[in-house]
Amino acid sequence: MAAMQAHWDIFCRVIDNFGDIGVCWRLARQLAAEHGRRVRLWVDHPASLAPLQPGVDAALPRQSVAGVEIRHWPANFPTVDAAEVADVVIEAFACELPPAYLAAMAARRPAPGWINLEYLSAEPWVESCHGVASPHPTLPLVKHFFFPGFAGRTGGLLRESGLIARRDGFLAGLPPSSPLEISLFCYDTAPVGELIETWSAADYPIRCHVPPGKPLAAVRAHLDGPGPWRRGGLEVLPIPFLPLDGYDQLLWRCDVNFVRGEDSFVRAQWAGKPLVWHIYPQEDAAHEAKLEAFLDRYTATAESALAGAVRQLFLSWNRGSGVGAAWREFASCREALEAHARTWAGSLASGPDLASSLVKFCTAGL
Ligand code: TRH
Repeated sequence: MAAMQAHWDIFCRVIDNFGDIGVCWRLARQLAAEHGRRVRLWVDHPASLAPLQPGVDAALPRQSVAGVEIRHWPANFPTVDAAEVADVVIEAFACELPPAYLAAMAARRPAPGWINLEYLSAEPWVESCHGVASPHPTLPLVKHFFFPGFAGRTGGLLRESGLIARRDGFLAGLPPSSPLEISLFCYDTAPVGELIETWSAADYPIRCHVPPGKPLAAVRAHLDGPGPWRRGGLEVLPIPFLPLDGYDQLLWRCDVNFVRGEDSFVRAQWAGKPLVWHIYPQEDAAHEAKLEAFLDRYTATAESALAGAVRQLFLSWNRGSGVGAAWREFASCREALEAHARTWAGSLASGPDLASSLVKFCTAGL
């Protein structure tokens, strides 16, 4: 393998929504900016990247932004020469590499490093699968499974260098806000109507920021017209879809963040503020175990009333009922929740970041 593994290819197939490309783009940017790698990001649907990153033109087959070469991954991938294959190839979320590229990988000497980047899960089994090698049945190639995670024996979480200091600098310059500021990013199956009723009956003012797409659709199923809306002390404000870095700032300045999927869920943890997670639903209900596994970790050091309030709100939000009572309980422990979220972010930040773990893993020899 080439010294330093200078050249990396990341393959990303957009399944739906923004999470797959959000994770891949973050990783690509960080490998280029912090690890000096030459990164090509192959994405089958560049239009999903454009809203996340200013300067991306979804119509271009090839462009360079933030030090990363972005390439459209076409349905008919052209024949590739072995010399064009990168030192390390990342297949994001088992997206299945184009056969022409795989053939070129097999012809390359030395063979490239081949990583399957997996989805995040807090489940304990992840530790025993992280880093496991899987030889290709017919080609002279070995794929390695690389798991993000919360535990020591995983790849850790995506975290750019200086992120916590940037967050704290941003918050230090912010004037205090009197309404409770909430961001609401969820799937359209969330029991948003019940939450809106609960919030409008609260004896404290609330301002809720709602991005377009599924969260706004969920709100519109309950409130008439295009918004903004006011109900008692509740204001509900539709907001535009923000670029990744602007979305981070929204999470930092809100008092409570409703997030979903994988990447916004991780960013809300770095925000160090109370969060509520709408997990990506899976057909076989595999997400239930993932949700419980995260709750177990997140509440392990919390005293029991706090742990109960967090668990109740997460479960009712994901199961679709009982969210009103759960919110009231959650809100009544807000101060303790804030301290807990801050401590949680601090302890996660003392662990490895995913891009550095990946570089180390590949450098140690695949
Ligand atoms: O969009 P998501 O639901 O994404 C995913 C995908 O559905 C994927 O297939 C699934 O496997 C995965 O969830 C678990 O949620 P996520 O992961 O939070 O991704 C949203 C991205 O959008 C994240 O990178 C943050 C970004 N974002 C912005 O940049 N600006 C915004 O205004 C908002 C609301 C989000």
